[in-house]
Amino acid sequence: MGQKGMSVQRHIVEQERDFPKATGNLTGLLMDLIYAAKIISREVNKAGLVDVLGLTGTENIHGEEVKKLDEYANDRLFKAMDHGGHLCIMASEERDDVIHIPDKFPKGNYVLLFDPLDGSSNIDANVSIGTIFSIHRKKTDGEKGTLEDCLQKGSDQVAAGYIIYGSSTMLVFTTGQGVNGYTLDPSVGEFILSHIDIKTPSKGKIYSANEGNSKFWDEGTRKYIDYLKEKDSNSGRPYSLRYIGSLVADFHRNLLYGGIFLYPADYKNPDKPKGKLRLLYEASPLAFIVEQAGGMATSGKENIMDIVPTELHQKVPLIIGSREDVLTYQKFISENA
Ligand code: P6P
Repeated sequence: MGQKGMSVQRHIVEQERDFPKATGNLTGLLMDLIYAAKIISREVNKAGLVDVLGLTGTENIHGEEVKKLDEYANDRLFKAMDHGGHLCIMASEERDDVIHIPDKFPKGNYVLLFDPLDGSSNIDANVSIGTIFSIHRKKTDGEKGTLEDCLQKGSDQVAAGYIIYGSSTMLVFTTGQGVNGYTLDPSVGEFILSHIDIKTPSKGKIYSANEGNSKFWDEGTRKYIDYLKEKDSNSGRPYSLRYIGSLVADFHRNLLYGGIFLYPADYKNPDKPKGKLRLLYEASPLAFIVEQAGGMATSGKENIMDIVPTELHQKVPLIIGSREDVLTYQKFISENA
């Protein structure tokens, strides 16, 4: 279980001992990720002081302006992960296609999918942002990974997590044995176990959604949000609206406090028919975490963890958080189908 104050390295090694057949490759992979997280945290926390704010002048595959810190985070993650011999392939929100491991480096049996710096539109306003990662096992033959190795459903994840760069930098992840949170102690440069076996409340009093999009939502979603606003002290309503517009920050708050985050499909919006968030490196890893913490994640039609991806950057509606709240949402959707 671990003890508060323990370094993440010690906690990972102690947890590995519970798996006698462990080769140490996942541990090595996580250690490389943790190193990258420290470097990115350093740059994010001094962003206002050095020339890493602002735009690169380019757009990514999603038509979003790429911030200098986006590129920096992507580059640091690649350079931290490309040589360890734990990965056969990577994919990033910032890169159109899969990222192969350079021929000069050994290949491993894991796949890493990541959003290097989610919420980057908030960087210049000093709002919390985050890195999200998802780890799968290679499933194809041969040494080099392929796109097929990246297109795996959420329930096949080996590990998933995020780093939130906020009032403090926190690493939160699961390897399927519960969810733990580690807070970076900058004085020693170590992530220290601070949140043991995180469980999200079964029901919250917070909802997180960009209501500016409500005219695009389906009837069931609109009725659910209206329901949350009605006064009913027996069910803790009205809920409070808390929306930062930075997925990792909104998710992290709701994970700890309870509540529901919604980025529904914008059916009537030709730009966002399946919402805005990406399945492989946003919805799927957060769904793994929330399920391990006792919560739920749905697209409205199906459990996020059951969706078999068909494209690297495919989008999916994401409704995620406290179990009872997501179940109530699903009831509104089925009653208004
Ligand atoms: P909207 C940030 O750009 C992001 O990808 C997520 O971090 C966040 O949840 C979402 O977009 C916010 O989108 O349309 O509400 O601004």
